[in-house]
Amino acid sequence: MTNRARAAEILGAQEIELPSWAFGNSGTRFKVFSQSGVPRTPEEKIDDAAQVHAFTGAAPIVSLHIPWDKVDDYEKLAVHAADRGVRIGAINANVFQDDDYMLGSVTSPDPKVRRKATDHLLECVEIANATGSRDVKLWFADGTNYPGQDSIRTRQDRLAEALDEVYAALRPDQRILLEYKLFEPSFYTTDVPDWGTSYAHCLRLGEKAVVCVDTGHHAPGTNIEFIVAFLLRENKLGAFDFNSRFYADDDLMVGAADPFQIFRIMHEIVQAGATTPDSGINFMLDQCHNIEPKIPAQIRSVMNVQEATAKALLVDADALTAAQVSGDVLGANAVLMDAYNTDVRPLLAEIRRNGGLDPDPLEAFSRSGYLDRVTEARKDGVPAGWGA
Ligand code: LRH
Ligand code: MN
Ligand code: MN
Repeated sequence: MTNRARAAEILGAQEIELPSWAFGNSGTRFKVFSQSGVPRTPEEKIDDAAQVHAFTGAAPIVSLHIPWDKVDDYEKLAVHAADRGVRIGAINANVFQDDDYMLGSVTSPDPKVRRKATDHLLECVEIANATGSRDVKLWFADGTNYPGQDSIRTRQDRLAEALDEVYAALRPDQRILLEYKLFEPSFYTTDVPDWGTSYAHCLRLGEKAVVCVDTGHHAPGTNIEFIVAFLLRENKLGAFDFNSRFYADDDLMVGAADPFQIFRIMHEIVQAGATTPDSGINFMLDQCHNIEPKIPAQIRSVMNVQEATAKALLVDADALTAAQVSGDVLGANAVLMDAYNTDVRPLLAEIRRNGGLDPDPLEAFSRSGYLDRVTEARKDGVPAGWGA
């Protein structure tokens, strides 16, 4: 099989998971801008996510965030998703938007607050049971703002205790995805600030705990592909939260700030043979579209991941290895750059055409008139927002 044919086969099987919250209104702490046609309910967020899948054929999964996507009947929500041709993916816990969590959630000095936070995490496991989801994603805003504010080590003990309880509640096929973030909202210490901390907790917990790499959660200049390569080697890479950043946790469209970085990450994934769903790695987007239309932005993001993956799949692996083992520095770099500089858009257009899709998903979505229809249908009621 040629490199191109193999690439086409793998790209055809690739699955990207969409965040329900990308479809609601969002903004910064300065202003949340309202857009027209924004979903009002979790069901409508799923409807919009299903549009992204309908036009890309590569995004059949939607992550939920609880309580933003709280409903009475999660099994019914899963049926709603299936009716739209998608399924529910990771259940994201939210232990960061309650007054009680001012000093932390599972690491709070107050045992009552810790109990409340852990109970929420356990509720997320139950929701995952109802939706048939494999993954429960945990991100902790916990940390401190001032030296001396709390014991760094004791907070790790409290975190471990909560994680143990959640881990014990998992079904055999379920996993904890433990996400890390350098800073924000805490400014001095963060209790899970980096991949090493997440990895250490996951290692201690066992094989059902794996690390989630959010590409926006590192110090500037961090070599994310090194982290990816290391975690892959240790079988501890569980998921990505893809997005782009110029400064901090900007949550811009993946591939917008630095398309070369996402290519370098996907090169590690391809080398490990981990591109398709059987690898157990969740390729999720975690983005907010504050000023651009949301469904097209998600379509663009899926296309950006596909393009980075396609380029990584076109790397001539034999030539690369030959150059590497012979110490040909420039040759090895040239093999990689040749793939990166290939225009893969015709290949992706052909894959879409072969799959019965329009070769230009953005244009096709725009032509479909969906946005006008939902703008009319959703003109009454309260649009969902980041945090609602
Ligand atoms: C934290 C984070 C985490 C949350 C999401 C809304 O910055 O990346 O994944 O669940 O944003
Ligand atoms: Mn994230
Ligand atoms: Mn984030």
